[in-house]
Amino acid sequence: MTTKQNITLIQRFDSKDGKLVVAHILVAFIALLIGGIAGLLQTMVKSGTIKLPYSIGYYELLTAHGVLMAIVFTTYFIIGFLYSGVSYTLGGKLLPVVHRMGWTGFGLMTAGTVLGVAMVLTGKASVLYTFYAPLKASPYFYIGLALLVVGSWISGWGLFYQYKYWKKTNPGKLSPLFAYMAVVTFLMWQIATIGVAAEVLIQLIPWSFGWVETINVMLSRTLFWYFGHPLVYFWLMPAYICWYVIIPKIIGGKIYSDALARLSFILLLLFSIPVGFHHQLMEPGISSFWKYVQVVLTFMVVIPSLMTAFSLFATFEINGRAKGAKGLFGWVKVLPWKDVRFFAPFMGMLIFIPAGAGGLINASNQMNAVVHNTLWVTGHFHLTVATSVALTFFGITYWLLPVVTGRILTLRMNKWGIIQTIVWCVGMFFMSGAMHLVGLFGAPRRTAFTTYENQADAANWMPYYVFMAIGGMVLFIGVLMMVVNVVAMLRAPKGVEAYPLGEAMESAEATPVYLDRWRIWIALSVLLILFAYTIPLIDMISSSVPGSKGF
Ligand code: HAS
Ligand code: HEM
Ligand code: CU
Repeated sequence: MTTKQNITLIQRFDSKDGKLVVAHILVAFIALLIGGIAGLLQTMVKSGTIKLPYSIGYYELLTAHGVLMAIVFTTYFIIGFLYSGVSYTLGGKLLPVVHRMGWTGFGLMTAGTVLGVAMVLTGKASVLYTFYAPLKASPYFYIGLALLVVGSWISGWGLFYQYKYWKKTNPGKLSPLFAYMAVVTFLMWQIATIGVAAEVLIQLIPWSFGWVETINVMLSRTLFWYFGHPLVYFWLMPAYICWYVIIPKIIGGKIYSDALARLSFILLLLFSIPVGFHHQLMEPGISSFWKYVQVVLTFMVVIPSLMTAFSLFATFEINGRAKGAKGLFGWVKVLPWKDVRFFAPFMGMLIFIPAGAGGLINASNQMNAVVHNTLWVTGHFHLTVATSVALTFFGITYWLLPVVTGRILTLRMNKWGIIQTIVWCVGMFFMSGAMHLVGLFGAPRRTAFTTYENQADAANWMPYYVFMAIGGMVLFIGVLMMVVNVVAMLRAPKGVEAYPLGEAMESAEATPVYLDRWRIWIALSVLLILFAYTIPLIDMISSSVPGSKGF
């Protein structure tokens, strides 16, 4: 991918920072592998193909899967990826103190992960990745979670510090788009994780140690979803960074608009958080007025995604026209289909169209009554996080590992990557498709194999479960292929690959300076949160409903 002449022009990636990035990416893929085994077993149990040996519980497995995939795989990958871009674009090297903060964050997160996962695998924390009260886990599971969150904070603060230092030493300059987006992502994470930190520290840990007898379930679920919805955008925003900043470079085009990209991230910061109630539409104890308010805000947070779709189409089309493409869809032909660094994220984008449409269905109160707690929802998020986001992360890995380790992506790995992407899409078509359909017939999520005492309805679900299991097997092959490819990349021939950073079509002056006024955006974000949550929270805290014991 690199010619001899331009090798000397390439800014090499700092090798010390490279190690930090690789450490994060490796943990992410170990989590993917173990989580993938759990996922495969789940589909086989549900379809009645196997019974779990050694008295392993279904919920033990499902908790391991949810935690390893949705929390460990994503968070480690995101921090590794964002650190790489910040190191590269803000000075070419992390400041020594930031480098140390990165490793400290990594250490704390890893201690927390090992502790938490050990509790899950020994059956002491079968509470699912949402750890809803009154399901009660060993206190060490919650302590593990707390360590993971605090570790991610330290990594985030390191990122902020590098950004601040760069701004100070480059007065009046527009910050690099990648770094700007990384800062917004971590600002959002910082504000959102306060909710889960409060839940874990004030409610769950004292209750699970037995220092207090009961827990306010409504409050704990609300604090969870105050965090849980922005959590899904914390996964999505790094994928968007790839779509906005990296993909234009890989296809040989330009970023359509730097200002639009920044604005969409600011909107994500503002509207990601005050929307948690769309996960609680079917719950009692929240007045319909506040549910309505948060659903309106949910539809607001769709706007930056639509802006993203618009901007991507514009990038693709302008690039196509520049290369002589004609007609309405001529631009499709000139895209680099044989380059996995493009192909994998592109399939992620394509699948995000039905995935997002499903989200809009979920968010509509009446339709939520039909799909809530059914496998439809599981189908929804295997398209969003497990395909759009996961395929984008895989696509990133194909250039990130070579860049940070000073190696090259060989043609063979590229080809394996293309096949791996296709395998993933086929597997997900079966698994998520069957989940969506059977969910509409009412099949519940989060259940092991059961015939519901031979109810006719439940018998009709069985064929879909079999398709889910077939999809699960194909997907598991996809997991194995990806892991093999990661190992191969770490042993690839030495060489120099460029960090694929796109450039904007307009000059830096086209980006309004107010987008850099952090105080305004943070203040607005806090105001929106206070508006959406203050009164419902006061109601819950002062509620006369007695607290619950643990189960
Ligand atoms: Fe969701 C439940 C609503 C997006 C993840 N969601 C979940 C859960 C997860 C999750 C994990 O309102 C389950 C949690 C649990 O365990 O209970 N979701 C939405 C809405 C959106 C949305 C309105 N979700 C996501 C994303 C996720 C994610 C992103 C992870 C990454 N979701 C819900 C609701 C529930 C829910 C309810 C609760 C359900 C229940 O009852 O429990 C929106 O943000 C979606 C907006 C997206 C779009 C698509 C834009 C398209 C783009 C691609 C362009 C393509 C191109 C290529 C350019 C409008 C940007 C084209 C090329 C060609 C050649 C055509
Ligand atoms: C749940 C299979 C990959 C995130 C499930 C369930 C199945 C499954 C069958 C539902 C179980 C139930 O509700 O009873 C698989 C397979 C995969 C895979 C076979 C690939 C080999 C992923 C990935 C992610 C992910 C890559 C995220 C990055 C989740 C989450 C849940 C889940 C968050 C919900 C857990 C819960 O309800 O507590 N998976 N999955 N999965 N999966 Fe996956
Ligand atoms: Cu949500």
